[in-house]
Amino acid sequence: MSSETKPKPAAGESRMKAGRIWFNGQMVPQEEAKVSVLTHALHYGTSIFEGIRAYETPKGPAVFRLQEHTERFFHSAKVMMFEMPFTPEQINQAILQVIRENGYKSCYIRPLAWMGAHTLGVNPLPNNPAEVMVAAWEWGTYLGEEAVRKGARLITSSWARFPANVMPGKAKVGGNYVNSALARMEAQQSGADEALLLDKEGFVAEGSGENIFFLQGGVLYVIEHSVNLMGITRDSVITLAREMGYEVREVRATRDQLYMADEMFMVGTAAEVTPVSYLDHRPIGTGQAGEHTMRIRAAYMDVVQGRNPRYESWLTYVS
Ligand code: PPE
Repeated sequence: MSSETKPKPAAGESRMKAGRIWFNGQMVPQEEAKVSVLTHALHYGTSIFEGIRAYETPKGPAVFRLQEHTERFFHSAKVMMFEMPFTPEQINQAILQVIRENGYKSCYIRPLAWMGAHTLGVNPLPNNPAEVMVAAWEWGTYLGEEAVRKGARLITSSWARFPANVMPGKAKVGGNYVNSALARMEAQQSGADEALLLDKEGFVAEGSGENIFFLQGGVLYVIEHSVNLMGITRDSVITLAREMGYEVREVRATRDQLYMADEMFMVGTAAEVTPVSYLDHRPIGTGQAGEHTMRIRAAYMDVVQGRNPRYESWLTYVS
C-alpha cells in the first residue's frame, strides 16, 4: 500500500502499545503517561534517550548490555546539562520492572529524559531537573524480515550527518534525530529501506540509526567513530568478529569504497546485524545477504539470546 492510500490515524490517536510505563518513578498505564504541550523538549528537541533490547533466553528474558546503555544515557544527560532525579541503578531497576510488569519475553526498551514544562524559550536549564520515563514494547526486525534475509537496499542521503561542532553526535539527543528522520524519509520515499549518511567532507558516516561495516578481501572494516554515535552493537560485533578470527580495521571510507566491497552490513540495537544488498542501485558483492555477514549475524543472535556462555556478562536477567 502506498503512503497515500494508508488510513491515517487521527492526531493524538494512540498506535503504540507499550502497556505499563515507568513515569517519573511510578508505574502507570500508557494512557496516563502524559506531558503538557508546553514541554520544552517538544518545542526544541531537548530530550535524551536510549534504545535497548531484551531477548528471550533459556534462563528467561535478559537485557543486552544494560550497564553500557545506562552509562550512555547518563553521559547524554551530562552533555545536555540535565539534572537527573534518579541514579543509574534506579534506571536499571526501572527497566527491569517495566519488562517484568508487562510480562515481555523479548522487547525494545526506551528510556527517555526530557526538559519539562516550567518555562519556554531556548534555554532549557530552568526546566531542570529532567523528567524521566521508561517504556518498552514488542518490536520485531527493524527494516523488515525481507531485509534480514535478502539484504536491505540503501541510498546515500542528500542530508549530510551533522559535523561535531554542530550537534553532539555521541550523545543520543532527541534533536539529533531530525537529521536521521529527514534521511530516513527521503530513503523511504525513494523506495529504499534505509539511508546512508555521509559526513560534511563526503566520507561515510552512518545509517539513520545504524553503524556501518563492510568486508573486502577477507578483512572486516568498520567506519571509525568520527561524527557517529559510538554504537554498543558496533562494539559487540567488533569483539565477536575478532574472536571468530576476522581481522577488524577501523577506517574512514568513501561511498565508492562501499560499492566495491564484497559485503556490507549495518548494526544497531534495533537493526541488530542487517545485511545490505544494494547501495545507490549498485549490488554489493552478489547483491544478496553476504555469507560472512550472516555468520556474524548468527554469532550475534547466539550471544543476545543467551546461547554463548562466554558472553554471559553482557546479559542482565530480568528475574
Ligand atoms: N547510529 C545512530 C544514529 C543510532 O541512532 C544508533 C542506534 C546506532 C548508530 C547504533 O547504536 P547502538 O544501538 O548503540 O548499537 N539507533 C537506535 C534508534 C532506533 C530508532 O529508530 O529509534 C536503536 O537502534 O535503538
